[in-house]
Amino acid sequence: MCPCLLQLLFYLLATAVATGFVIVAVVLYKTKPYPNIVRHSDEKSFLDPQSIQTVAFPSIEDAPTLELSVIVPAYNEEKRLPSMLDECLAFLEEKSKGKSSFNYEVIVVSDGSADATVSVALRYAKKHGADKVRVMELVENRGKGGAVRMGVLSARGRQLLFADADGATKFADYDKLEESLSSLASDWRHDGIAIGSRAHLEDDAIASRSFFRTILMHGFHTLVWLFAVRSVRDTQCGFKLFTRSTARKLFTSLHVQRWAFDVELLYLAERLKLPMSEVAVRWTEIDGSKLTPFWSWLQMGSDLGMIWLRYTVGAWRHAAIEKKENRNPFSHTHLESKFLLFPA
Ligand SMILES: Nc1nc2c(ncn2[C@@H]2O[C@H](COP(=O)(O)OP(=O)(O)O)[C@@H](O)[C@H]2O)c(=O)[nH]1
Ligand SMILES: [Mg+2]
Repeated sequence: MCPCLLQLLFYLLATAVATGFVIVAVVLYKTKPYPNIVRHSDEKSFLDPQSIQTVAFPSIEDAPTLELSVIVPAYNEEKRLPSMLDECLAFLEEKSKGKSSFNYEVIVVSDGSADATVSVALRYAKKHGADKVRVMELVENRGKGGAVRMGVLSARGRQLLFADADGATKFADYDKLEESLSSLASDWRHDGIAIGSRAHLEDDAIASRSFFRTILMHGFHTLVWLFAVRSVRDTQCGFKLFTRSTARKLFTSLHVQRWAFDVELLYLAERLKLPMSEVAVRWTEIDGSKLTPFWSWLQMGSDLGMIWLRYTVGAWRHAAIEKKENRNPFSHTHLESKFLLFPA
């Protein structure tokens, strides 16, 4: 090889290394290690439409008082929400009649919706009572991850399920997730996640999808595998069940509020070695998805790279991984000691 080519290669390599260092330095300088969870005062309470009273939400740090909290993130869902809530509440009512120890709440989190999502959800709260259905109205749009997190922080259940507002997953499949979670964790103080999965439907999905969407899907799966999560085949299904302990641990440390939040949750769960299982669920494609094929996938791709880069260089941290760090108000040690005080 001629010396000038070698020299050029050397310069290119040196530039690449220097750029890498600059990027890492900027990321480290610009990023706060723990998420800054902003909650407006109006988001700390809900309206009880029967008594017309405003009531303060409880906290994930309190002891649980119910068996199951279902969190439904809803962004402009006036059309899709009713059938989802009908199916979900019919199932939960039936279940609580059959088993007296089973009680539940559904928290609909309107993610800064501009349509009638809140009034639609309040109709259900009025019919079923605010002990069973609560409506959280976020004053600004956060993204699906941000909305689910707000619901989780206000939930009372020993187990927490998040479920999409479009009712794409057959709600009765909660039973399968619950059975699987019980085999991972004997109670809410232990860790465990049962992950609803559409991986078994992949061949059918590919058959009905356009070539372009199939390419995007494979590209996304490859990025997830490369950068973040290797043990879960379907990271994106909007039907995941957590023990209270795990939900608190993960959602208080979540940085990504947009679509890729599931990936960050599962990335952290893998790093913390939390028990996880993937459970096949019945799933139907519902019209009206707000995921715009190209841009949402591009946004998710860049979020994935950022998750990997920021955790790898230590710009983002999880208190339980960084045991020495204790600056986070939700720090693991702080919460752990609080949780130990709870009665069985
Ligand atoms: N598009 C969008 N959906 C949100 C947002 N916040 C919460 N969601 C909810 O996220 C869930 C999944 O959305 P959906 O459009 O069905 O996405 P898909 O099933 O992945 O195609 C629904 O319950 C939405 O209402 C947001 O900011 N944007
Ligand atoms: Mg959907």
